[in-house]
Amino acid sequence: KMNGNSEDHSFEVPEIKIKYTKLFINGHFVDSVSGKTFETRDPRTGEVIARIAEGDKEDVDLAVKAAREAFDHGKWPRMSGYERGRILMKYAELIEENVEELAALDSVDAGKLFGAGKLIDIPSASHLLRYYAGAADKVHGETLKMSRELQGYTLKEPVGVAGLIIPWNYPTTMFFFKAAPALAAGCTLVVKPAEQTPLSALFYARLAKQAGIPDGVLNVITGFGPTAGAAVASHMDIDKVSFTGSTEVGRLVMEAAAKSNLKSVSLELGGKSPLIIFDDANVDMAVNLARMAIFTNKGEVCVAGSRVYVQEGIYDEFVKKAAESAKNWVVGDPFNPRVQQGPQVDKKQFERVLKYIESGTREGATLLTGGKPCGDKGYYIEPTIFIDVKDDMSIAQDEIFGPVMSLMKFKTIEEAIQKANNTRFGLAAGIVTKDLNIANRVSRSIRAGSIWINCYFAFDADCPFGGYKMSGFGKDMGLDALDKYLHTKSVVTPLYDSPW
Ligand code: TXE
Repeated sequence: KMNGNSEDHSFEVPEIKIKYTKLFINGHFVDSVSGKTFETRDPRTGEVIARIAEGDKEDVDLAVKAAREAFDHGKWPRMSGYERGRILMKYAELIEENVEELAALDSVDAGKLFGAGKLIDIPSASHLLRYYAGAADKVHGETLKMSRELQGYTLKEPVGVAGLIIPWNYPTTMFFFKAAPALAAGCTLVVKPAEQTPLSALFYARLAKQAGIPDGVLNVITGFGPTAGAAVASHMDIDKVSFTGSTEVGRLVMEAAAKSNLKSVSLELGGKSPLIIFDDANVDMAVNLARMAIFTNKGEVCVAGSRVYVQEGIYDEFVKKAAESAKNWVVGDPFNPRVQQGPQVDKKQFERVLKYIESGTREGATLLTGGKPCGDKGYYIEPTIFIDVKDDMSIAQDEIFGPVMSLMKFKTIEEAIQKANNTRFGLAAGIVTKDLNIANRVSRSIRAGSIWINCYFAFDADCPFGGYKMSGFGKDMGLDALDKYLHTKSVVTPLYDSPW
């Protein structure tokens, strides 16, 4: 039985046509060198949606060759930022024109809510493109205050060929977190989408061409991590790799970069973000926020508020209300507009989340609600809450990446800070209080890249996002992300007759 009341079928699933299934290299869709393909599946049923070209090292080589040529001799890095910006604006428009189709692709590929795709994910791609399009003609260096009779200034130049390795939880947003600033900077790209969710990335490649992005600038190699992904990370002719995914693979990417050409690396990795709720909070508001922070996108969110710390004065009331609110969270088909949570992305993730739930019970936590799969097909899991969770349990330490909240009690501000920081991760944290002193003090004491006070998931194009500690380094979004795809070159000349 599904949660809530989602078993109605009074909604329409748009007809889904898969138009693009091949690698996109140098402006053309092509088969992989090996001719191999792999299946991508619909997590609502587990059935195969399409077979996609399986890229490997040889295909990455071809894509890098095209990207290298486009960078070394092509127009893209040489045209004015204004011109690049205009093309990116056009790209944003084309994405908007195809919003329904793109949202549907992410829904069947990743189990994401169709409504959220149309309202949030796909428009966020256009928003990011426009944000960086507007910045593309404002990239400039500085005039330096030299201590001798020299004139010095800096130039900002694109880093070159960028390899972008994308995860499956936000196939669209993660693509543009990286591709939008990299394109605006004047880089050329080899994008490796996740094997679970290749569909929308190929569509974005097609739209890039239609927008006027020259051939070779944006290449997409679909395929697996240890083959195609690893070939990107270790390529001698890729200048930078930007990765979002697991901490384990982040380590491999950095290692491969070190062992090959020392390409620069930025990593956005896992999280175990705390949400800290103080006694003075409005309990209903806090319960809603906590529910959204962990169950949104079925918990497959790197910043998911997976550890919820509630102060002792409101703890009992919070627990009671949180249990009720989880039961009312509607699980079901992501095309149903009443549904709040679709299926986990694939069988592997589904089983992984259920294993963590088992380990929670085994290690002595109390299952407050949920804990089981739901529906008779597909990869659906009940919204799950554990109480009596100890800091050292694996459900309090590991990133579960599923709809599983660990709820814990605290007494003092010091204890809340200590517990919140008791993690190897440092991606985000939420604070709920009306007390400005508490909010200020706690936000400065938590070692994490994003702090949300009385809100959660408060992302914005201008707001840099990225981790501390083992959540990685390097920012997505904001002007920081643009800088990540730029080199600083310093140019010096004598002010008077050359003494040299
Ligand atoms: O991730 P992988 P998986 C976390 C989350 C999840 C766990 C495992 O906890 O449960 O990771 O997911 C590519 N060289 N996150 O196994 O493998 C891969 O093809 C180069 C958090 O799916 O890290 C895909 O494109 N690339 C996260 C991308 O890496 C390699 C989002 C991510 O997949 C590679 C996803 C290799 N050797 C998972 N191996 C977040 N931070 O949002 C794999 N890849």
